[in-house]
Amino acid sequence: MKKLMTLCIIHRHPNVLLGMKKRGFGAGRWNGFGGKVEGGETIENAAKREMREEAGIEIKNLDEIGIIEFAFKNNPEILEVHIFKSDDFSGEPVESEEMKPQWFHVDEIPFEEMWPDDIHWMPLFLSNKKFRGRFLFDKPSDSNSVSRIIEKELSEIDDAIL
Ligand code: CJL
Repeated sequence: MKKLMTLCIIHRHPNVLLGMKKRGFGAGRWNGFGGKVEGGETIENAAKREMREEAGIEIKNLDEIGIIEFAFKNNPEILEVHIFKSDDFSGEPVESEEMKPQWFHVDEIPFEEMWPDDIHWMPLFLSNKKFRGRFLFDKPSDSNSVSRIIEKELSEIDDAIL
């Protein structure tokens, strides 16, 4: 079983907009904004909807920059996360029930408080390289303990593909 998800990070160089996840899966970690793609919705529209719901901003235009599949050992579920970048939005980021937004300088991204995969693909994201990846974690996703990466595939792909 595969779950389609979005992840959108605003990049207005030299800053990126992240949010502290306040509840649910990934609570306590900084991440981009996103969630599940609903039936009858394009992935891109899902990404825009989540930005509106979680940060109160309206995305005008975004670029899909990466796709990563995540799995946890002994769990058949695969998260297919579509990663988007935007610098084109209106409104001011506001805290929601889900996320507390904050701007970070690209040299001060809090990787120690993020999912452990982020430090691997963020350099590609920041330099506008497109990528595909697959990460396998050693703990079930519902565990509160630290999850470690046990398998990792990540490659830059041709700009025209995504
Ligand atoms: C978990 C999956 C949340 C994007 C955000 C969860 C929004 C759920 N997302 C990053 C992930 C997953 C991940 C895998 C080990 N940066 N984002 N790593 N890393 N999704 O509601």
